[in-house]
Amino acid sequence: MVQSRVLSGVQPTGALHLGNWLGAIRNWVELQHDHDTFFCVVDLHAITVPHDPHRLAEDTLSTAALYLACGIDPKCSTVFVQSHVQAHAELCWLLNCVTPLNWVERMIQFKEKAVKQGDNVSVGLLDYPVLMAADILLYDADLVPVGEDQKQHLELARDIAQQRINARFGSDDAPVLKVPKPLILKEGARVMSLTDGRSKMSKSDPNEGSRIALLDAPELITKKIKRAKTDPQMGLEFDNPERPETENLLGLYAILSGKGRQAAAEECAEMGWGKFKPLLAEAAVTALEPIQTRYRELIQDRAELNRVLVDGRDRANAVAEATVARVRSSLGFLGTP
Ligand code: AQP
Repeated sequence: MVQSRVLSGVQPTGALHLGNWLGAIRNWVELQHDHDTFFCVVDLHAITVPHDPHRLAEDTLSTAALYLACGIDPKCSTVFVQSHVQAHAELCWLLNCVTPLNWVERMIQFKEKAVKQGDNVSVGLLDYPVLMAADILLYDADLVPVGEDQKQHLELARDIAQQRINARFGSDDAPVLKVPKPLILKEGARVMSLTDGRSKMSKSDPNEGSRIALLDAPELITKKIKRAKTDPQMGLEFDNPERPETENLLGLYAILSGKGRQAAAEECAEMGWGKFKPLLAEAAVTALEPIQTRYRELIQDRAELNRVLVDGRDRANAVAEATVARVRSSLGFLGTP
């Protein structure tokens, strides 16, 4: 039976955190057994905001190692680095030339990130969603796992494929690009900042205390949770919009302890923060311990990691090259003699 193809990736913009794991990578691990999965480290996206050239390569490798440490199996999934497959940049250019400027100007993430950059906003940041469209469309992905924040970008990828490429350069019985569908993920996907329960946990938040990195030492995890913002109320509960920090921390406990929402809510209904926080810290340390151990083994074996990425690149290249050749041809380019 032909499996649906799934594509996703994380930017190597810093240390991966609980949000990246629980909102993305953890779901990929489940998907890989009954889908044809492609997971890339999207390093071309990472330079759409100012970056440190001395860290990019190491962060890219570390992100790939974390995919594997979290349970992505290169025997089931194609794991690769975006910049190793040149078709991403080429398809992005081809799509740029058919995408109306006002489609990208209205992207919410662009507006939010642009505000933070002042006069330094790059054309790359504006173009981020077109590059993301290229990433997805190159692999004829059927499904793209998306959180709330990426829904608008996936919609744009669908519009570009359907309205700007297939409708203009393809035919009903021979579309040039496959139009992907969103894969809406189960609950627990959105992890919020430890210092503000209303904004998401993010790699680029200047306050390190706002996130738990997957590679944080146990003492640091405990310290960050101890300092996490709470509210003055006794007893923890879900679904109280006045208590976003409680929602987030109790939600994390439910997932990390493996107890689930109902059992966690019952256990903590009468609990004070002084008792709850050590419990959450212990659950986080225990959940991350096997990932950290596996990561340390993987990152020391560079040869094996490189082998996985070369193999992934070759598999990804084969699919991506075929797609970009199809697009080139439908746009009317002269083929190489
Ligand atoms: N807080 C989060 N909760 C749930 N899911 C999250 N993801 C990120 N943060 C959370 C999911 O992780 C995947 C990859 O994210 P990304 O690194 O490509 O970009 P991002 O969403 O912008 O993540 P960050 O940490 O906020 O990065 P920066 O600060 O560099 O922009 C996506 O599937 C995302 O939904």
